[in-house]
Amino acid sequence: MEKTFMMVKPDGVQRNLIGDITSRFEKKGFQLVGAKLMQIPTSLAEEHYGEHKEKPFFGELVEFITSGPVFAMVWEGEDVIATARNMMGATKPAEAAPGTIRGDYGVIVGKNIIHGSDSPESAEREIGLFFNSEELVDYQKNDLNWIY
Ligand code: DAT
Ligand code: MG
Repeated sequence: MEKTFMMVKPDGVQRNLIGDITSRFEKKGFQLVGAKLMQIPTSLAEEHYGEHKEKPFFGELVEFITSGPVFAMVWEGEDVIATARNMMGATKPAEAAPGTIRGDYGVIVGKNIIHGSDSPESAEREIGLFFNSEELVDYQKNDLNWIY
């Protein structure tokens, strides 16, 4: 089954959105297989956002993502990578549809509440950056026959 890396960013944690966000993915039918509250070290932030290192906002981005704890998660399910991106909404909250996480809670691009992997390659890379294999739990949920 496909897995994706997601995290509630420091603004989402401070704004008490961990419960709402995890609840959305749970109710959708996805399965949580790993999660932790953590403070990201600068070196990990720079590696995670490496694709943006030439962008003018890179410094701000690293500063923001290390400015407080994040809630890092791995979610599993069919097409979870693309579906979770849809549930997050567009990068710029002003362009994110109502009903999406960024559309409902974000205002500016620099504080857009949530991160989610954008492809199978980035999901594999990001899960490996944030989680050891022992931190991911392989288990069978009882409701799977009612989702699939
Ligand atoms: P996403 O988080 O939707 O995958 P991205 O990978 O293009 O978006 O950018 C990563 C993060 O960088 C994004 O969530 C917020 C920040 N960011 C993107 N574009 C920005 C901009 N023009 N100004 C400031 N921050 C920006
Ligand atoms: Mg991205």
